[in-house]
Amino acid sequence: MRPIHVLNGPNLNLLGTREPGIYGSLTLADIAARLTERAGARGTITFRQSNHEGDLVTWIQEAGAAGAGVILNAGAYTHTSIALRDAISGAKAEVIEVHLSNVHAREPFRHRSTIAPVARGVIAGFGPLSYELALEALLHGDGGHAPA
Ligand code: CA2
Repeated sequence: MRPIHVLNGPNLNLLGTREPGIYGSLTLADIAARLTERAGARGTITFRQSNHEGDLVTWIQEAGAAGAGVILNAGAYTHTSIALRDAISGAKAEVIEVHLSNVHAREPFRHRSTIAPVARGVIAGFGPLSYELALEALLHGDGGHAPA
């Protein structure tokens, strides 16, 4: 059973309560339940959210030490955080960057990701299915790691 850590960044605790036109109507708890069901006996899901960058850094380090795969929706930190990029590189964790929305169809400042170059891959624009697709990629297990 592969450990999978699902890490969510700032404001994602509001999911399902506001802006359903962009982010859908499911809550983070709904997404956690979907992932746990989909993983079944193939993986153990640890699901977390924080509005604080340092928490995400610590959790990425923990995931790396545990040999866990990481599904990371870093929220707005995606576009600004060198600390998260360094954490991913340093932890040598296999991280898939996910987004609910298609960030490339939105404002220009969302087109840039500091973490994409050190992620195993990026999935964006499929709502909660983005997380499920990332789970399948991690459980597919070709042994790939972040390139940097
Ligand atoms: O599309 C995504 O998943 C994002 O990571 C969501 C972030 C945004 O800054 C990224 O550019 C793309 C924002 C998360 C805020 O979530 C909310 C949910 C409901 C209501 C308000 C905010």
